[in-house]
Amino acid sequence: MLHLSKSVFIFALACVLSVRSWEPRRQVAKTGGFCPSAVSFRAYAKQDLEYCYEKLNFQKELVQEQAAVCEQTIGNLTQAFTDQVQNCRSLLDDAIESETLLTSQLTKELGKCISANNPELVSIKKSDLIEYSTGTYYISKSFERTNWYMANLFCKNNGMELASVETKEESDFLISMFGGSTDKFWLSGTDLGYENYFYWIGVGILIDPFWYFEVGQPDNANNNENCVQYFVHPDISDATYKWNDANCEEAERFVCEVES
Ligand SMILES: [Ca+2]
Ligand SMILES: [Ca+2]
Ligand SMILES: [Ca+2]
Repeated sequence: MLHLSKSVFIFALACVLSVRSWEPRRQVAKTGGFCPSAVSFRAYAKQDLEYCYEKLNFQKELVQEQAAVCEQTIGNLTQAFTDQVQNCRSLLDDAIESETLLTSQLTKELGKCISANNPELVSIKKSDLIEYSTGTYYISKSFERTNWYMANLFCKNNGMELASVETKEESDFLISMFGGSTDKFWLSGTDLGYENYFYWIGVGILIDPFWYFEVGQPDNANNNENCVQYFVHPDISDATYKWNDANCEEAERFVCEVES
């Protein structure tokens, strides 16, 4: 009798614990009596399964929504980063452009300063003069750069003139003296007196019949090119020294001459 009572008690306890551990079953337990039958347990299990599915789907939707928010945030941050990079590049380009402009201005100012103050430009050493059959020449050094007017004055102050190149022989000789550089060298040619009417101011004759301008030159670019220089065209492959009309204000090297 005692053994039977103990079994009933254990069974009843198991039923009670079972009902307490299955939260959604309570409703069924109430309708199915104190201890649910096997059919009721299957109903509980099915209900729990549906509940789990529902909960999982809810969590899945929640995760999907959070993922969408994250993707949107990443997209916004990426766009903001790209905008900032472009902004930085734009600022950098502006800075480089400003630096280039400043360097150009400084080079011009340096040329003026050298022409005004450098003692090397005050006089020519005899040892720097070059004798040739067509004349005696002085080719300014790489740091001796000035505008056409100051170069002309410098040559005159040293008893010379800016060079006048009357023959191909003279031209070939001077080019051979430029030492393979691509620097520009002022000559005495100019059309300051009358546009497109070029003459050698050093000897007072027209630039004719020897005409050694580069193809497309003289072009009087910007309506402001009136002085003749030797130059190597930067846009022509295998270009060699030819003449170009240029802005007389540019600070360049120059050639002085005393005609033979
Ligand atoms: Ca000459
Ligand atoms: Ca001109
Ligand atoms: Ca030109």
